[in-house]
Amino acid sequence: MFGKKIQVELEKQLNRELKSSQLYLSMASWVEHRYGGLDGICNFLYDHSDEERGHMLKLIKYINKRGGYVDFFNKSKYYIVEKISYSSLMDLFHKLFEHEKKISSKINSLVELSLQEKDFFTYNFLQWYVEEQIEEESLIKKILDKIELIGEDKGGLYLFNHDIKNFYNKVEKKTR
Ligand code: OFO
Repeated sequence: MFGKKIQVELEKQLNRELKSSQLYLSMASWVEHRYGGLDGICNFLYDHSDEERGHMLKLIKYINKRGGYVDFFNKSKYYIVEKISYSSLMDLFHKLFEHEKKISSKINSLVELSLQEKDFFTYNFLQWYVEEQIEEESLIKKILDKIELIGEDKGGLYLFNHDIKNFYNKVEKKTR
């Protein structure tokens, strides 16, 4: 069993992961609609939406394992993605990078709270999220840097789309 304070904060994080999953999904749909040919970028965003759902699942299982209960019928606690619009691919990745930085700072606060509460199980559990955020921030930053270089140049976007497909295939092979 763990403390109420930690449970409440972990539930908030679970919501953020759910929101992240929906954010990536909404972005994938926007890219597919606006830049149909950029299937590499699109699939990257669709796949990442599933990853975020995985982050949420991990939290649900942990909360329940520690004697808490994630009650999905308490609708007011779970939200869907806020309306957000993009003017370009660059703008989209800019907003995504800001989002990931916000998530990182929330994870840091959770780690801090777990230490204050002397909940070392949760501290240990959160290390996975710390590692994950380092990866996510750097991945999205790399993509953003490339897109900033390319701008709206069609040839550049075409090549980048290929690039992201190859990069992703390699990552998938490594994690299989
Ligand atoms: Fe769950 O890591 Fe991104 O948001």
